[in-house]
Amino acid sequence: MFKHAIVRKPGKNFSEGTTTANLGMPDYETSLDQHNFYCEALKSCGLNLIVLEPDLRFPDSIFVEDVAVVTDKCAVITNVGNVKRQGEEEKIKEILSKFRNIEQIKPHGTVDGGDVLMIENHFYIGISERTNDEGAKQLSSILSRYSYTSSTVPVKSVLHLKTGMTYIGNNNIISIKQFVDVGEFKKFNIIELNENENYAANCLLVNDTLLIAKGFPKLREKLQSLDYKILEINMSEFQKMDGGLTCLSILF
Ligand code: CIR
Repeated sequence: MFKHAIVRKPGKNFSEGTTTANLGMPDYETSLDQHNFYCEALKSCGLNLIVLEPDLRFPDSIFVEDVAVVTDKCAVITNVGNVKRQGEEEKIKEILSKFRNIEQIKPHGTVDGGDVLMIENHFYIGISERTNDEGAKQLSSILSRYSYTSSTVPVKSVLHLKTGMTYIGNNNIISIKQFVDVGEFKKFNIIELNENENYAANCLLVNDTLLIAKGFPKLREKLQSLDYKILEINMSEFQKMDGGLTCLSILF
């Protein structure tokens, strides 16, 4: 069970972050409303929220997930793969050090938290444009000291591993086509997305509630048929900046 969530409010210059989405500029006021709704959703799942003020030095710093991987036993500060984002981790490191033993990925290793998928005691680490082999090697070695196992997965068609797949409990994974045939995932029940619903792969399981992006009816129906307790969140402004539900918080 998660107890805490770290989130950071969008800054006025949120639209100046990095994106490949081609969906137009996000609207600041709408992003504030959507962020607020997201925070209320986390609270309704029983979480204590640690809300950080915007950091205008870093327009992408709302996507807090990327700067830390938190386990029951330690927090790994990641050294993100986008140099423009390096420095976002400072405040989060300070907060996490009150709760966990701090570990750190060192240059030239890079890891983005969006590439790290934890299922039980195993971590799948995406090798992507942001997470390199050296970063994955360092992360794997840190995790093994805390008795976690890990393995790597190549990420090609999406920004991060969790942009394309997430674990939603009960042995169920939601995935885009790219990851469906990856041998390591065969042991899971894979819910493959219709191609026009690929964005919906990034879901967030918060204790007994599954947060999903609003506007993806095929996935919603499927999950309802599996008896998930679902909360839909409008993510339109974050999608414009390549962000999803997991990116907006660090849960622990
Ligand atoms: C970036 O390109 O770094 C941000 N605009 C989006 C990061 C999204 N984070 C995530 O998927 N974990």
